Amino acid sequence: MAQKIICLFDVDGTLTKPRQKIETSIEQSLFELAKKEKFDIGVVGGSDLDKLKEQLGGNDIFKKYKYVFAENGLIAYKNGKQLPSESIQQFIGEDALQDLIDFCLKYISELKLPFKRGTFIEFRTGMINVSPVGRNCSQKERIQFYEYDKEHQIREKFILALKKKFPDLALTYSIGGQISFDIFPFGWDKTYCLRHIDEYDEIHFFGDKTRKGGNDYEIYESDLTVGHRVDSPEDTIKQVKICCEIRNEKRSRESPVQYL
Ligand code: M1P
Repeated sequence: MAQKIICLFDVDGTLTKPRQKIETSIEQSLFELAKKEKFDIGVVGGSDLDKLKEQLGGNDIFKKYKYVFAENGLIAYKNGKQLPSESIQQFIGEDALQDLIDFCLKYISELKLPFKRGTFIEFRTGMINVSPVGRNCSQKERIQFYEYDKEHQIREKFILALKKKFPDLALTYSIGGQISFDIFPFGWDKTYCLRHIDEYDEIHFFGDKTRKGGNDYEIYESDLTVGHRVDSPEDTIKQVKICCEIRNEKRSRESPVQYL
């Protein structure tokens, strides 16, 4: 019997350039491969649903992808229908949440950067997104901050300060993009989305932030997935093709009759 396979894709850096719209050629190649090789496709992003829609085709996102997971799967859709969810404020409680937010705002207010813009904290359903430079920065400023951060480790130092201040909160701090980091309860990383999926023989995951501390790390390493590390949208398509070739070769070796 044919195996049921799903390929799950991270968004920023995997299907798209960071926070950009998916390129038509990438989208077409992906859908053609899925149709030809008969696998389902899903997306699992750290970003909220509005950002995923912006990048992956507005409301058509639900027609294009069988599973849509925003905020690591805390916001989940299957065939366009929303699945149950949980929230960070229910999980850690209002007091601890406020302490955390206050600490972040104070830390940012004492931080000297080449420039700062607005929206330093974005409160989402399953996570808080913290941006030292502010999410309102322009695309050019985004790249400038990213380069500055590589040199000065602004986000890494911020995370160390948070871990020191709140050693007892069961929280994960994860750098998934260029200007911010995400804070969410232990276990609410991208492996969270896997609890919504149970009908497949194989779950393949493709992501670019697969090293420890990156937001693809846990799902890439999970025993429930076959992980694939990619370094650009073009590389993603290449890796999907390689993965299909290996599978087809294996299948033809196991049951040659099928192919006569
Ligand atoms: O999808 C990866 C990350 O994308 C954005 O990061 P940034 O704006 O820093 O590039 C955010 O939506 C972040 O939450 C997300 O993990």
